[in-house]
Amino acid sequence: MQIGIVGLPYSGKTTFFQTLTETQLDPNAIQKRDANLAIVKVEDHRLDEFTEIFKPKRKVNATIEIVDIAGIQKGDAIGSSINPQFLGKAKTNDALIHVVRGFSDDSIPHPNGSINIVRDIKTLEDEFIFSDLAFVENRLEKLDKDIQKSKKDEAIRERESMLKWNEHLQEGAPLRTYDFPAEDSKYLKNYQPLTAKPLLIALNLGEEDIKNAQNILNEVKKEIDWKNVIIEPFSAKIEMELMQLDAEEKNMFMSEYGLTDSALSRLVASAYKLLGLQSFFTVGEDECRAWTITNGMTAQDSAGVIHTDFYNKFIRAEVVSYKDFMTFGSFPKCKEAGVFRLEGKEYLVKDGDILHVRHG
Ligand SMILES: Nc1nc2c(ncn2[C@@H]2O[C@H](COP(=O)(O)OP(=O)(O)OP(=O)(O)O)[C@@H](O)[C@H]2O)c(=O)[nH]1
Ligand SMILES: [Mg+2]
Repeated sequence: MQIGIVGLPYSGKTTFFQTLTETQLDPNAIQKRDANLAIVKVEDHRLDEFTEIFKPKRKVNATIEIVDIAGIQKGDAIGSSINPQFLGKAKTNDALIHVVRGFSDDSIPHPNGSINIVRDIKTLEDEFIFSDLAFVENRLEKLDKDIQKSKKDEAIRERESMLKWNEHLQEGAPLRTYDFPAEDSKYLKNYQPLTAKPLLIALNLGEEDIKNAQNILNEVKKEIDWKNVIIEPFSAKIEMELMQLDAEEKNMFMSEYGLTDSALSRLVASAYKLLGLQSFFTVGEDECRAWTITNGMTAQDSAGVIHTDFYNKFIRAEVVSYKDFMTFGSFPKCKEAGVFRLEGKEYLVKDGDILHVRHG
């Protein structure tokens, strides 16, 4: 699962990336065109609770990959459109986080000249719509040629789909809001249009605005109330400062700003939800671990996430839900209470299930 960080220049993408990964990058590396890639832990209180109970040798969180797409060099995109190399990189991600600048700082130029959250959200969205539109138009030209040469059914069918995508995009709407028919799934998979990706908008507010975040968010939502889009306020600068504090100082600093949890765990949790991801767990004295699956995965599919052999030699899965386990406290007690289940390969694994795979 890979999530790309996108945004206008100087919006705080790389700062955000560094706080997510709790690393400070070499300033020279920040200037490079190559994307920075990091693997980020997904915090989960359920895994923490299992770890408390089992005291395992290892605790393994679920992870997601985050890419800071440094396609724009300083000065590159000022006032002009976004560079195509950058758009190409964004295409390969499963979801996008759009970092929008909300902080004022006269020493840091703004490509659009002033701070305006709604305008900047729309600027990037328009760029993405243009990019998808250009792709679809290209595709249509190619298909028209193919159809002239030989009337292949597949080309005719795809043309129908592309015409509809085109019409939707021409209206200035992202493909996120298009109701794709089932036969479009292969085109979606192959072409990965930018505006069809789940989008998390991260508002990078100034420190002085963070106490007022809810009001700012409400104002933004009046104009940007988009389907399949989550908007979360945070402050990259505060997160950066939090990173350098020990636990006690952290709590003091956070209460100063009226924060209850780190914005980062909130943002990662939102991204997880946005992608329709869920977790199941394997627990024991050796290891407690969270595994990532998508909605609708069966017990056998899930076993395959642990190990291909578990998929191939799957017999049954022993399943207890997180809630039941917490209610009864141990596997024997769950058995007594009749909430310890044996499920076959077609069982749809639910978020929070503890799984033990029986295999050959
Ligand atoms: N005051 C203030 N400055 C910030 C904040 N977030 C980022 N900055 C500063 O803004 C400048 C640009 O931040 P970056 O994180 O490099 O922005 P970017 O989006 O990666 O920029 P490009 O990669 O050049 O497009 C840096 O000098 C940051 O220190 C913030 O919340 N408040
Ligand atoms: Mg950057």
